Amino acid sequence: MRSNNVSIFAIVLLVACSGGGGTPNQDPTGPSPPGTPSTPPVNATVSMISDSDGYSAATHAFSPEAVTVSRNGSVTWTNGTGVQHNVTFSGIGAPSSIADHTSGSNARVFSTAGTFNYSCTNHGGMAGTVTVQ
Ligand SMILES: [Cu+2]
Repeated sequence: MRSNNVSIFAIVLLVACSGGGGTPNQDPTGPSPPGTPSTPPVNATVSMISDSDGYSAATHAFSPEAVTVSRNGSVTWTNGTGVQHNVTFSGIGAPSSIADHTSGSNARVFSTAGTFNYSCTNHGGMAGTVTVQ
């Protein structure tokens, strides 16, 4: 039983290194070759919520409070509230914080794996987490 391995360079290398000669062609199920990005980064979006209309006690939050992205993925925070919020990170490897603003969207790229907590320093309890896998 002989197989033609010319079409797959990696298998050609494997066969060449092992001496070849009638070795069965096994389907490689390992990781893809280096230098070939397989999937684009997974990104996420977070909305800033200010429930200040019609309630006696205004509440502010990030929604969702927890998101997960892949390494080199981005998170975009959108503030449509007109209320002044910020995104302040703590911890090594976190991206730069987002300063006070009342509208618009800001994105940060997460290049380090881990769990990053952040909060809006204007509003106690307004906090979230980004998990980078
Ligand atoms: Cu805030």
